[in-house]
Amino acid sequence: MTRLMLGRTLERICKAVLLLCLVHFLIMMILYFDVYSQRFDIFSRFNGRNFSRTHPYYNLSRPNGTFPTYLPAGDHFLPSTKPETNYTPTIKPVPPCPEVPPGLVGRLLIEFSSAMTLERVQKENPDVTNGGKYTPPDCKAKQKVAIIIPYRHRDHHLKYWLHYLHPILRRQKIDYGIFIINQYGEDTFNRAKLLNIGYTEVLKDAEYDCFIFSDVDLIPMDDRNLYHCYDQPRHFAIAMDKFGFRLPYAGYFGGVSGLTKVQFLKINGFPNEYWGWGGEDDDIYNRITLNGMKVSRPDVRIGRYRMIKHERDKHNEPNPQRFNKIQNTKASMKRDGINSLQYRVLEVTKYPLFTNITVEIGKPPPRPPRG
Ligand SMILES: *[C@@H]1O[C@H](CO)[C@@H](O)[C@H](O)[C@H]1NC(C)=O
Ligand SMILES: *[C@@H]1O[C@H](CO)[C@@H](O)[C@H](O)[C@H]1NC(C)=O
Ligand SMILES: *[C@@H]1O[C@H](CO)[C@@H](O)[C@H](O)[C@H]1NC(C)=O
Ligand SMILES: CC(=O)N[C@H]1CO[C@H](CO)[C@@H](O)[C@@H]1O
Repeated sequence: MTRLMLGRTLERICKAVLLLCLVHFLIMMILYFDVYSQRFDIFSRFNGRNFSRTHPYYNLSRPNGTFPTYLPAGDHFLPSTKPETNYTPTIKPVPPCPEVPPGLVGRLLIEFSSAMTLERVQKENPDVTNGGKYTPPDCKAKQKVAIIIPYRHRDHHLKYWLHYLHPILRRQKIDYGIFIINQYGEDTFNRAKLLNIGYTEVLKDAEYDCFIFSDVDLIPMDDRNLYHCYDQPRHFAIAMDKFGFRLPYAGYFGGVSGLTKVQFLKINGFPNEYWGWGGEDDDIYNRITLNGMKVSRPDVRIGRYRMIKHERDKHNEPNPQRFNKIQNTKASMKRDGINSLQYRVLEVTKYPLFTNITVEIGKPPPRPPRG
């Protein structure tokens, strides 16, 4: 009796084990073919070039794996290219970069607690060339993008920014250069003027098509937020942690934005007369709408940003005149902008991960007497 039961139990266990083996084998086969087809895809796209180099982009742990569905409808991305079936190993010129880069991972974990050094960031990004430049090796990007960062005394933030942004931009297949516009001296900070200077100075370096203006303390939390320019002026940082991942108000244009050369010149660049914190981004927003353009934005799930916490910088106190000035954009934008920009370049240094442009921008005019 007991022997019979023991036999049956054993039989059942054996069957279960066999079934498990079969399932395991099936899953292995599926994974194998999945990986194989993706590799083949990459391999064929690089036309016989050494593809092991691109291996870091190839990441199976793509969160959710559904990134194209998150893309806002207005962005008109083409479907990604299908693997070529009849692959022949001839050397062809590099193809244009795909609209949706294949190696994106989606939502990213951003934290600022681990120790960070420029040496470490440099080791992590061996393909970035002197001055903080990068060109995708395997495809031709449509735009050449200059990333312009207004800057003063933020070494700590810059390390994290470089640590996160270089790999993101590489995965996005952006042809880019990183430029720090460093305000010399301790006079009141002037963000928008530094951005104008950035636009002018990077064009002396190369023919950039697209200008992305980013604060040094803002890190995108999703690499599907593509750092290139769009049909309309782009606002990237629409959902910051400090605003509860929402747009603080409809006309907000702060943090990270991007304009093409044509868009930038159409609004006569940015205002030079906003000294201290605040107002300049609203003025820029007014310039855009007054010139018949609309602000383009990513999906709110993608345009998320983490801000590195800090105390307000010295010499960047809120600008008390900002509310008056914003009212006058229509009158002031023709006279104040890229056409009235004055400054002095003190030093241009190319570091391995960025170019440092130190400029003298003057100081705010004396306050008009009250009354
Ligand atoms: C592929 O590239 C790696 C480094 O980029 C190099 O070490 C390796 O020798 C290359 N392999 C071939 C087959 O060219
Ligand atoms: C792949 O993605 C995961 C999470 O998205 C990340 O932790 C990991 O470092 C990535 N691996 C590579 C090789 O990029
Ligand atoms: C940029 O150059 C200036 C002038 O040499 C220097 O004071 C500043 O620390 C540099 N900034 C960075 C981030 O290296
Ligand atoms: C549907 C789904 O799985 N959504 C998840 C996508 O990934 C993010 C973070 O990686 C999660 O927060 C979502 O829940």
